Amino acid sequence: MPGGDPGARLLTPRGRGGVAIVDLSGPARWDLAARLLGRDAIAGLRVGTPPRLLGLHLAGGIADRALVVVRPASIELHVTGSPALVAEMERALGGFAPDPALAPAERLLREAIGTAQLALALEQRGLDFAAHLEWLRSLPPPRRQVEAAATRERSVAALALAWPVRLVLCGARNAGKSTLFNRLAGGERVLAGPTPGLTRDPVAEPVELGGYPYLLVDTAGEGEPADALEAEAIVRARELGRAALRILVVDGCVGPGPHDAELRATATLVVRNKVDLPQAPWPPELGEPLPLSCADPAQAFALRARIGMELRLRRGLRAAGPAGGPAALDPAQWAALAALA
Ligand SMILES: Nc1nc2c(ncn2[C@@H]2O[C@H](COP(=O)(O)OP(=O)(O)O)[C@@H](O)[C@H]2O)c(=O)[nH]1
Ligand SMILES: [Mg+2]
Repeated sequence: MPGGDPGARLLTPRGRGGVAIVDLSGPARWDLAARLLGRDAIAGLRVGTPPRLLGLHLAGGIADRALVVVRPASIELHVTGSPALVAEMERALGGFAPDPALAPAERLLREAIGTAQLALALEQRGLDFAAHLEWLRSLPPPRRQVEAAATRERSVAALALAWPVRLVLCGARNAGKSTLFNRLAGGERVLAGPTPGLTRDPVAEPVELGGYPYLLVDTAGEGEPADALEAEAIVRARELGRAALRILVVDGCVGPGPHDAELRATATLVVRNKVDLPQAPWPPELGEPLPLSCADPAQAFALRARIGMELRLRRGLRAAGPAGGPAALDPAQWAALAALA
């Protein structure tokens, strides 16, 4: 929230989490604390008071409890990491101060959604990319070219690991996109079922596949839309798919539909789904698909590993993990590296 009271900061990453920590500092911290906890409750608090659980007054009632830690120059509220609760607190406080710009490795360390990202962040935190650029600049041109090429190669993998790419599930209605989405996202995030047209607004979820991060997007399928709302959903799904990686999901029982040949041209991966059922013939011009079944939720782990591996190979990425030397972790660092060439 721009223009927020700079006395309140969110110390934990935004998004779903086990815990969120809100830090109140500056001269207004006791007033800010009173807004959330009530004047009476904080009256007895002072530096040195042991951490105390107090009711959190939000939206006109007690919404939750906060562990209140009074530090010499600040007050910390530890609350459950529910995004709705944090948003309510942000509203009550008049906003959080913007995050200070973090070094890319620090940002990655805070926001990592998997162990490969963490390993990369820890490695890069111990390396000085700016100093590495200086060193590259100081080299005689022939050697500089060789070293810069090696840094660029490391950086391609590091950037792919640090930044999620959108991964859009596309294909005909009823092909099993939403079921696959739920298996990959590790839960029942979206409605899936035999009624075509269940998915309307695209739904997105961060996921780690084969060590690399993706923002997985489920879309309304291609096909004759039942109404205007659904037609709109299909158009939006097509737009979304344009600047992203795509998995084309085909119902193996039915075989490819009229739009699949076109979708296939830009898909990173084609999935022939429902191989647990009798299969329709597969036209050779659609290439070799990845045969899958999403029927069994217990197979979700194996499914994620399989798809993660296929995507990684098709994207030409090496196994996810530390880069093996200084690497660019964000677009600004990549631009500085590219400018060396
Ligand atoms: N037997 C079988 N059924 C599946 C499989 N994947 C999806 N389904 C079913 O196919 C129907 C359509 O699935 P859904 O995910 O909603 O398709 P969408 O329209 O592409 O999102 C649902 O009844 C699913 O349970 C599979 O691998 N095997
Ligand atoms: Mg669906």
